[in-house]
Amino acid sequence: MNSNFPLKVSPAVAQALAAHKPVLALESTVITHGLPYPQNFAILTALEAIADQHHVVPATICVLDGECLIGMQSSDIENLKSKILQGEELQKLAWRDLPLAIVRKASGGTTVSATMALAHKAGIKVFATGGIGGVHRAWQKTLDISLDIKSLAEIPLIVVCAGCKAILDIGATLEALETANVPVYGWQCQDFPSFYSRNSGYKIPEISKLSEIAEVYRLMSENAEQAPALLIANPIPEADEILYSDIEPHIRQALKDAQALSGKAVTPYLLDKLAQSTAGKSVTANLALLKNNVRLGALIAGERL
Ligand code: PSU
Ligand code: MN
Repeated sequence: MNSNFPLKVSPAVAQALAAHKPVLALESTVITHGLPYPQNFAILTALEAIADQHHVVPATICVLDGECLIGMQSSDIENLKSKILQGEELQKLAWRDLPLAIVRKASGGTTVSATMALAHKAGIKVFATGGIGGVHRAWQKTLDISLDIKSLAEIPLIVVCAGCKAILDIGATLEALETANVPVYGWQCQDFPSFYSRNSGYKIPEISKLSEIAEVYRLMSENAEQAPALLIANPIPEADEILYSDIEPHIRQALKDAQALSGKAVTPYLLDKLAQSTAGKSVTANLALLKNNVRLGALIAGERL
């Protein structure tokens, strides 16, 4: 992981890092491609406020006019908003997309892989997202496996998620994480959550103490040349969950509709279809799990790491 991306670290994040105060990285593809306007900006503000309440400095990461921002200031948020409102095509930037985006002074949301690479370079150790990317359901035909898996294998951050995206092949994603040497633990649960639902039927080891997460992470990062990430799966709160049996027919229909698409267009299309077919329920659930993950991420960031 010897990328040399130039970073623009916000004053708040720079101060916190210099003073060894807790910082929590947040991704921005969920803003640019995962959620509709204006919920996307409302949630950005809400997530940053949750981190603040926990005395953790939020570092939302994105690329604006070719600059890799570590922490968005209000002028950056306004800039991003005006680009969206003016209909400027924002990119969905994975790790490998960063060099060209920088050279071309492009703007876009960073996926889990790009956010991890930039957060690590900035010296941030904890990152909260919604759901990670992984192995897509038709992988036997398409070989569509998210770069998120490789970044989790190679970048030593603690990543909090609500499982992987429900549209994926969950079993295959867990197998890929095993091959990638990524420990996956359930936060106070023993079943790998599947984003909208608390369960998937796949068992994972439970972890219930923040201090244990910190201890495991310290051990991993002290003793390895190139340690993987530590993935903490945090189930969506019960009140906001959509049962697997309720969401699955919607996912199957959306996947059918998406058959002609490939590559990075697939996920945004599916999420949009689900939002429509569930009359916004999937969006409400997405917002709730994001908040829940930022809460847990902030608590972890507050540990001695
Ligand atoms: N999960 C969601 N919404 C999203 C994503 C994940 O519910 O928008 C984004 C994340 O940024 C993740 C990316 O890193 O999708 C993975 O995309 P792909 O499958 O194209 O690698
Ligand atoms: Mn893909």
